[in-house]
Amino acid sequence: MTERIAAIAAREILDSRGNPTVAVTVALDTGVTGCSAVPAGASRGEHEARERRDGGKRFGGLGVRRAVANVTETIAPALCGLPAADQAALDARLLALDASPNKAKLGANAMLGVSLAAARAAANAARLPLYRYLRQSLFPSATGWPLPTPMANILNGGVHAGWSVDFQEFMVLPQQRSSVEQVRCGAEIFHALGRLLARRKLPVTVGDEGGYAPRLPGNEAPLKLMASAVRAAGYRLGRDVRFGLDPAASEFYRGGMYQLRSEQRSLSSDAMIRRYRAWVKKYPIATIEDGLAEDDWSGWQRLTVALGKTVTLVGDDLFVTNTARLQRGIDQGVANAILIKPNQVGTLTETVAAMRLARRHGYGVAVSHRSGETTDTFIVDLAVAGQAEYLKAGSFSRGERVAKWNRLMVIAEQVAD
Ligand code: 2PG
Ligand code: MG
Repeated sequence: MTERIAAIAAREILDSRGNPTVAVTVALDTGVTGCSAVPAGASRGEHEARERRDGGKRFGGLGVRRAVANVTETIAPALCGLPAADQAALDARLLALDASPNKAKLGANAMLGVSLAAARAAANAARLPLYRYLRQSLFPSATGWPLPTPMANILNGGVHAGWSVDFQEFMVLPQQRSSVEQVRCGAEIFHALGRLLARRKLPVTVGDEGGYAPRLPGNEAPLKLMASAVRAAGYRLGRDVRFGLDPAASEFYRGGMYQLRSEQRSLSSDAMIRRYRAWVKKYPIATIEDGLAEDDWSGWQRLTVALGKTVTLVGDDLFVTNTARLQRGIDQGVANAILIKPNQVGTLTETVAAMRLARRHGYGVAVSHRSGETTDTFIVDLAVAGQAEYLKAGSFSRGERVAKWNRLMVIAEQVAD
C-alpha cells in the first residue's frame, strides 16, 4: 500500500540552549505520523545551508516563526498527496520549491524538519524501527550491523564553553566491542575526569555538549587531564580508549593565522600541523576534525600528507555535508573522512548522497549532532543504517546528549537478537 502525505504540521520549540527551533509532524492518509526536531550549530561552517531566523526582538532575533510558516503555507500544500516512502521525490520537490543556492528562501531548518519527519512517518507506516527502514530504503547494498564507535566530547572549549580553551572538543573514543561497554567506559572516564577537576578545585560545570569546561592554560592541558582520567577510571590509554579532537579551527583563524588566545600565540598552518604531529606521538589521537580552517585548502593538503596515513582527518566546516565540497577534497587529496550533519545541507537525500560519495572513495564517515540539540535521536539511526564508523553525540550529561547514547544501546540490543 502506498501511504501518502495527508498533512504537515510545524511548530516552534526550544533547543538545548533555549533557542527556538523547528519541530515537524508529518501525517499520512492512514493516520500514521512521524515527527522530527531540527538541531542548530554554534560553530557553523561558512558554506552550510542557511537556516531561516526571524530577526527582530523575539528571542533576540532567533525565532523561527517564518520557517514554521514556510512549512505550513508553502511546503505542506506542495507535498501533500506524495507517497511518503519516496524520499528522493519529496526532497526533490523541497529543492524545487526553495530554488536558492543555499536554502535561504525556505530555510534549511524548515526543509530538514519535513524531510526527516517524512522518513519517520514512512518507517512507522512500514512498522520498522527507523534504522531498519533507512537501511532498506537508502543503503540497500549494506549488509550486517557494525555499530558506530562513540565520539564523546567530555571536555568542551571554544564557542561551546565561553572560550575556556581555544580548541572546541576533546573526545574519548572507547574501543570496547559492544556499544553498551563503550558507553559505560566513556561515562566512567567522564566521572573520573569530574573527580580529578574537583580535586584540583576546578569547576565541574558543563558546556553546550555536556563535557566539562574548565578554564585551562592552553590547549594541551585537556589532553593531559583526559589521559589521567582514563587511567583513574582503570582503562588503558590507546588500547581501551583513543582520543579525538575537534579544534573547530575556522573559529580562530584570522588573517591567515590560527589565533590561540588561551596560549597568547598565533600559529601558521604549518605550525598547527607540527603541533598535531607532536601530539599524535604523545597521545593516542585517532581522529582530528577541522584541524585547520574551512578554506585553508593548501594547509589541509599538507596536513593530509603529514598525518593522513595514521590519523582519521575529518572535514566538518570544510565539507559541510556537501557533495561538491567533498568531491573537491577527494580530487585534491584533502582529509580522509567526513562529518555528516543533516542540517548542514537540509535534506535527507543530500545527506545520504554525501555519505555514499565518501564511501565510494574510501573516506570515513562520522555522523554528528549539533551543539544546539533536541531529544530527537534521528542521527543515531542514520549512523547505524549507513554503517558510519563514528557517532559524535557529546558527553554523558545533558538529556539531549544522553538520549543519543541511550538510543545507540537500544539499537545494539535489537541488532544482536
Ligand atoms: C562541530 C559541532 C558539533 P556546532 O563543530 O562539530 O559538535 O558544533 O554544532 O556548534 O557546529
Ligand atoms: Mg566540528
